[in-house]
Amino acid sequence: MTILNRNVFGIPTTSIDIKSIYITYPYCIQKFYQQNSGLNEMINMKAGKLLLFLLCFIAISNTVICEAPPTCPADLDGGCGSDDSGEWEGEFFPGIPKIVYEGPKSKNPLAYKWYNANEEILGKNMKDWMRFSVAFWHTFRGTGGDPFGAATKMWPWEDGTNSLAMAKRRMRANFEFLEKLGVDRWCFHDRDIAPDGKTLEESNANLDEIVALAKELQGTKIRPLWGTAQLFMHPRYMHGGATSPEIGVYAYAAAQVKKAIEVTHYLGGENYVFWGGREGYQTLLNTDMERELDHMARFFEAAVAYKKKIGFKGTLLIEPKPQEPTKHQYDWDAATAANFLRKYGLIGEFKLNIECNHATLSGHSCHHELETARINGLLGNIDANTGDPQIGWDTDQFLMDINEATLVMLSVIRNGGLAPGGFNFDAKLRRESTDVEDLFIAHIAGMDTLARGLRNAAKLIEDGSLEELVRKRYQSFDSELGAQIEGGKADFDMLEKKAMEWGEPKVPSGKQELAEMLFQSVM
Ligand code: XUL
Ligand code: CO
Repeated sequence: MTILNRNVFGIPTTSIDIKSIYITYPYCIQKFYQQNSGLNEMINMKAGKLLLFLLCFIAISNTVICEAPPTCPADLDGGCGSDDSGEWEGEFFPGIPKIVYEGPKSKNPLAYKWYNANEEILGKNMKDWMRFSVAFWHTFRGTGGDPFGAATKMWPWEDGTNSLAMAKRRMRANFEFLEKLGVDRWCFHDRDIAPDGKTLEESNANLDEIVALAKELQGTKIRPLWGTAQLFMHPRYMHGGATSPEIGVYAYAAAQVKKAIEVTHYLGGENYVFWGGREGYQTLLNTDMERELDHMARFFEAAVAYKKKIGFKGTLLIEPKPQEPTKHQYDWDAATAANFLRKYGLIGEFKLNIECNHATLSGHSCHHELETARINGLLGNIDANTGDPQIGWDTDQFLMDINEATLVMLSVIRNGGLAPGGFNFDAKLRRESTDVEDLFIAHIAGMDTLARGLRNAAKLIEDGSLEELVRKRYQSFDSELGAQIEGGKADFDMLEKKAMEWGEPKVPSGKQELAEMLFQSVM
C-alpha cells in the first residue's frame, strides 16, 4: 500500500501500514538503547522504563526526540534520491572503513587478523586460495524472519518494497559492501536481485535492468563467482522445476535457467549453480522417481547445450543437499550426485558445490563431502557455512570453527585450490544480530577463520608428520604384490597362495590419537 507521508521515524502518518509500524517502532527503541548505552542500567529500573516509554510515545507522536533512522522511504519525497529511480549514490555504510589486515594482535572487530590477501602460502596468495564471495540473498535479502517470527533486520536503505528502484539501491549497497570488505566476487539468484514480473517477459525485463546496473557497478575488478535461478520460492515450483510432473513448469524452469545462464555469462560469472531445493519428493506413493530423474538429466543436458551455444565457459555446479525444503532431494550428497552424473553421461560437464551445512544434514562431515567430491575430480566450489549440532536444520551460520576450517582447507590444498570456484559465504546473520556492522563482522570473522584454517593446513603439510603417518599405514602395499593388486593384476588364486604362505597377518595400530595429536599441534 502506498504511504504518503512519514514522520521522522519513517512511521506513516497519513495512512496506516501495519508492516511499516512494525518495522519502524522497534527501530526507535533499538536506536534509543544503542545511543544511550549508559542508560541500560537505568532502563532496568522502573523509572527508566517509564522514561523510555514516554520518550518513544512522544517520538511516535511526531515529536523530534530520537534521531531519524536513515531510511530511503518508498515514497521518496526526498532523502535517498530525487525520484523513484533508485539512482541514489550516497554512502550505505558510513563510518565503516575499508577493511584491512592488522594481524592477530589486533582487537579491532573491523579488521582482518588472519586473512592477509596478498600473503603467500604454499606458493599462492591467500586471496587466490580463497576466492571469497558474498551471497546476495543472505546479505542483502535476509530479513531475520523465521517460521515463528517476523523480520528483525531494518537495514537503513530498505523501504519495505520489492520495487525495481529498491533493487537498484540494494545493488549499490552490495557493491559498496564488496569494496569495503575487499572481496571481488558475489553470488546471486535471478529473483534476489530483481523482482518477479507478472509475466516471464516482464521478469526478464526487470532482470535486464538490474543486471545492466550490476555490470556498470562491477567495474573491471568484481565478477560473480556464480549465478543461479531461483526455482523454489514461487508456488509454480511446489512440485519441483526440472522434476515437476507438469510440463508447463518444466518449460518455465528451463526458460528461467536459460535467462539466468545468459545474465551470469554477461556479467562475467565464472560458474553457474544448480541447487534443486524442490527437485525431489514428499512421498514416493505419488512419485515416478525414475521418470523424474530422467527429466532432470534431460534438463541438465539442455543446460550444457545452451551454455556451449552461447559460449559460456563457466563451470556448471550441482549443489547437493539431502532435504529441506523437500523431504528427500535427489542431489542428496556428493556420492549421490556423482552417481547421477555418471549414470546420465554428464560427469565431464559438471562439478559439485559442496555446502558444509548440507553435508552435516546428510549425516556426513563437511570434510567427508569435500574428500568425496575431490577424489572423484568433482570439487568445484564451497558454500562456506556451518550448522548447529543442537538445532539440526540448515541454519546457514558463518563458519567460525578453526578445527573444521583446517579440515576444509586440507581438502582445498589437496585439490590444488578451487578456481574457477571459490568460497561463497552462503551464510546469514543470526536473527538477533541486527546492526549493519554485524554484516561486516560476520564476513570478516568467516574469512579470518578460513584463513586460519589455511595457515594451519599449510603448517601440517609443511611439517609432513601426518602425511608420513598415513603413508606408513599403507606401506605394505608399496610392494610387488601391492603393485599387482593396485594394477588390477592379482586374482584370488594368487592372493590365496600368499595368504597361506604368510599365515596370520600382523595388524599394526591405527594411531588415531597420534593423528589427532599431530592435527591439534598446528592449531
Ligand atoms: C539452500 C542453498 C542455496 C543455494 C543456491 O540451502 O544453499 O542458497 O546455495 O540456490
Ligand atoms: Co548453498
